Amino acid sequence: MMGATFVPFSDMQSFAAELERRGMLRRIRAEVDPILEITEIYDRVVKAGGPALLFENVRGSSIPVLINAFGTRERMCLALGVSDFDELAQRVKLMIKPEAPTTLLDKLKKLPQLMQLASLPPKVVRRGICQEIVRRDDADLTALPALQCWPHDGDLSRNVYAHIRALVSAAGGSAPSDPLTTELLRRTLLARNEGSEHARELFSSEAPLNPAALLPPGRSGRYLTLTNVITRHPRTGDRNVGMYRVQVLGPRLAAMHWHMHHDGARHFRAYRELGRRMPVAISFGGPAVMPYAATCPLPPGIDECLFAGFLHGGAIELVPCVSQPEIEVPATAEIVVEGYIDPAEPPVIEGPFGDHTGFYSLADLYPRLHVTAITQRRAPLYPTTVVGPPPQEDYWLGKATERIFLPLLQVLIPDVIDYDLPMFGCFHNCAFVKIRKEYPHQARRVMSAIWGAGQMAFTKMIVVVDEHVDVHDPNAVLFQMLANCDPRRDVVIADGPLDILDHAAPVCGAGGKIGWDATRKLPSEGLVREWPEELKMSEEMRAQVTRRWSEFGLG
Ligand SMILES: Cc1cc2nc3c(=O)[nH]c(=O)nc-3n(C[C@H](O)[C@H](O)[C@H](O)COP(=O)(O)O)c2cc1C
Ligand SMILES: [Mn+2]
Repeated sequence: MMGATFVPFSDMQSFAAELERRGMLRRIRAEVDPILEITEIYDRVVKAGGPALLFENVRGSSIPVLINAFGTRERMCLALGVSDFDELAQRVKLMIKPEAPTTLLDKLKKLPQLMQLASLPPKVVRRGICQEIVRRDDADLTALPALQCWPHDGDLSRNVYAHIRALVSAAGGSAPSDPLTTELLRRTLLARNEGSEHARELFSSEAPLNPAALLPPGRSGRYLTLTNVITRHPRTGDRNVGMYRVQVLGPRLAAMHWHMHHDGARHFRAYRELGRRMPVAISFGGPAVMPYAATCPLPPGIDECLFAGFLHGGAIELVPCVSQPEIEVPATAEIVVEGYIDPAEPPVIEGPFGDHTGFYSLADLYPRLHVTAITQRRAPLYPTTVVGPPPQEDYWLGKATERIFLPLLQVLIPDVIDYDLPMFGCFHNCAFVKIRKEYPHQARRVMSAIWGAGQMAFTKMIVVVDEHVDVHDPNAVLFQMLANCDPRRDVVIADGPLDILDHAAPVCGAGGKIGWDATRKLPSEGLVREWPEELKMSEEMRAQVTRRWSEFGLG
């Protein structure tokens, strides 16, 4: 089943060693600062398509930092054990093809079964190197070399929550402020619709607001970024692994930044309904496919570890956490942070954070994570990444998904021949989609379907083009879009959920969308005059000039 190139890396250290062997990793022995300095080095290297970096001497921590491990197409492919993403797309296609489920829901339900059939469900083992060292009472998040990625990360003086801080300090620190001012603040924040679900809930609740309770205990701009956040649904027991950034707020306190549309947040809501504490583990490393698997847009209820097993070509081995035994973590992880979230506790102000949009995502309210243990290998690496103005390492994680998930997108929307998420769109802002147009308004149907399809639903702008257009060439798509669209007739403006990080959205996580029908128009698609042919030289003349080219002395 596996291609000849397949080399599964069972942990990050063997992956790093292979990168080094191939000249794709550089060790940096000079001391570097995890505050901004690593970002600036990495940013220059990643934008030049340079190597993975292993910083061996990071100020304030004994743990080396691995960054940019996935920052090129080549390294991303190597981590996934393929020479081309399309190999995996083919395997996904084979996996979903043999069945003939009738409805869409059937198809989605079949996915876990199909992966089970490939006998790749994760396997729980008794021991794992990730628990060679166990720290419980002496667990200390600040001992990790968490980066401060960008200058204003964690700086609360720069946004609306500055008011909360001002209010609290005016009230002399931790004491609740005077009720009138607090009420005004609450209403202002609510009216401005500044926040996520947690903010909306808190500010619309009748209970008196205690602003002091929302403040992080100190200023912190340091974040865990290349995480595998592992949770279980309290009713179904379904496991989820998501990559969500985690802000370090103290030795045993962190903020968990899962977006309300993502599975971790869904699990959290279920625990809150049940009034139960939520166990959480954050693992770093593990099999080389794990960081990628955590970013995969799998439908809710599908275990990323199962998909990781499919990518890895073998079951992912898991061990139960030492202090949160309901949660299992990859046995070969470098480091695991274990803890819990108490849904009854007030959220904490998280952010701002220099994000993959190229802007700071605004501070907002997110759940508090209490650390109960940190386990690690004897000599771990700390895998991390930085997001920011593209391209960064995450561009390649996203590219892998764009390719690998095409066959699944085609299950939902068979009209899609191919698509591209251009770099400047930062994943959710823009999709170019290619269809074979067969009937009127087909492009609009495709837009609607995309706006309803898993995480593609957050796409802000869609451009639909005809079959002959290369969607991977932004100039070719813009050419069609600018030439073929009448703004009144061919532009669709809709409303819907948007990426939480979209700062232009009028409301956090919701707003306008635009679709450009850049296909050739059919007579029944509104007022359409005779449609001209696109220019194209005859094949005969092309062949003739190619044949004679050397005669013209043009090089
Ligand atoms: C480097 C990186 C950082 C990310 N940070 C976050 C984050 O902080 N919060 C979040 O909800 N999603 C974040 N994502 C996106 C999610 O990992 C991604 O949407 C994933 O599919 C979510 O998994 P889920 O559907 O199981 O929730 C990040 C992705 C990458 C590549
Ligand atoms: Mn998921």
